Amino acid sequence: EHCQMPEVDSKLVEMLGQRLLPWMEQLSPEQLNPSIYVGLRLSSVQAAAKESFYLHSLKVHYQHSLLGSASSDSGDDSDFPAKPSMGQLALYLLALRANCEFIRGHKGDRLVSQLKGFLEDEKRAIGEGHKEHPNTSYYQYGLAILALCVHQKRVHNSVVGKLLHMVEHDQAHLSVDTAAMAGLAFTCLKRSNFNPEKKEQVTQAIRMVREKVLRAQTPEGFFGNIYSTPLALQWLMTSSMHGRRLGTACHKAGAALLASLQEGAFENALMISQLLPTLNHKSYVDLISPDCQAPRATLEQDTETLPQTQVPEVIRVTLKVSSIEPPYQESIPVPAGSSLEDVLKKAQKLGRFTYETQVSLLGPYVTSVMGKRTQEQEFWQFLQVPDTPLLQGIADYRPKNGETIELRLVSW
Ligand code: B12
Repeated sequence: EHCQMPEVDSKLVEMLGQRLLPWMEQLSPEQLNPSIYVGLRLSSVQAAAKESFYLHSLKVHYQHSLLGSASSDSGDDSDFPAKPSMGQLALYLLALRANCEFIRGHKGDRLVSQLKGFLEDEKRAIGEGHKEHPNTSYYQYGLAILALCVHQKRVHNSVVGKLLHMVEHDQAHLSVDTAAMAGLAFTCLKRSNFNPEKKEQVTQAIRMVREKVLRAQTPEGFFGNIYSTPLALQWLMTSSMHGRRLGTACHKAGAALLASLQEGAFENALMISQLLPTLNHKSYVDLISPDCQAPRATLEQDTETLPQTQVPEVIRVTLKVSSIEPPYQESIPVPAGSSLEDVLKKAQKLGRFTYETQVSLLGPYVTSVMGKRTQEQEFWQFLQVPDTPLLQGIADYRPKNGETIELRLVSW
């Protein structure tokens, strides 16, 4: 039996698509996000002319930053954002494929070599004994294999072997997001008949990943948590299984996802971009041979302006940092409806508290708190006290009155 999503109201999909429209106008290198393009192309909605201009901007940026300044060692690129990471380059390749383009030509070959080079570096970082970690993450490692695969580019058995080994032996560290991404990569390899020597192992790994994802289903129906469910469903929809277990699990997850959509849980553009294909019964594996002619409804710019609220009510949020000496704890007054980022900014303004962020495709990622930068394999985790990790980043999470948020330095 297959994994199917319940039918989704097209109005709901349009509403989600509309939230991506403002992003289609942000063309600065820092804001460009290939995942948004991929999500739209695999959805049932389109932004018409804006889409092709967006793809054009992606091409200019990725070619310039990865190929352009290679010859100049003068180091005067300081105003330019950091080079795209392995995962970002992989997403860019998916974006090209979403437009039914194969990467080609001299420049294309160089981008493919770079991505393969990234994977070789990561393979070395993981090491012979599989003891160490990739510099980025296994999520990006899977994403890179997937991107090369949909472009019909093969990678060595030894590269695939590292991902297989992780799935076979490191289940404890395997989050649902990472599992789903590995599953998408394996499914692409399998459908393309790549790495035939690893065929049996890949088939077995697909079963293991599926078992992992199914067992991670929560009582409400989510695979892992609400935000890993879109990718998990996307991947599960490519698979089939004897009996009714898969169909039932997917139906329940789909229903939970739709209910949370009604409650407005998806605001982050990247999260929406992973969700849209799922709602359209598509997955990244479909980029092996995408249907670029499929009709899609054109999104109308939402002109509705938000009603102006009167003097906003003030709420208090307690901010707590115990990973430093002396510990910090302060109650911060902010207008109701503020994001956690607003709280951090206000705390910084009031004094004693400092933090730094780095842009990412998901929004601002906190890299440093009270001057303490994270080391390798560490991150600043956000929790609702006593111990509930937040499911959103600082730009999206809106704390309630009286809530206490802890920032904790942890390793992962
Ligand atoms: Co995380 N993370 N993560 N994460 N992470 C995911 C993005 C996801 C979807 C997982 C989930 O819940 N299902 C959620 C976001 C949901 C949402 O926004 N609605 C999530 C969350 C909630 C967090 C935390 C906020 C958890 C917490 O503290 N309670 C923290 C971030 C706190 C902070 O700002 N300091 C967090 C931390 C991490 C670690 C474990 C540190 C790693 C990142 C470090 C590393 O890779 N070296 C991590 C990963 C790997 C992921 C994962 C699996 C892959 C991200 C990725 O590589 N994308 C995603 C899963 C997914 O996307 N479905 C979850 C591909 C590359 C190409 O995109 O933007 O360049 P990128 O990647 C960077 C950012 O994504 C950033 O790290 C990546 C590497 O530099 N990042 C960010 C990772 N997580 C998050 C979360 C937020 C909110 C932001 C702004 C940035």
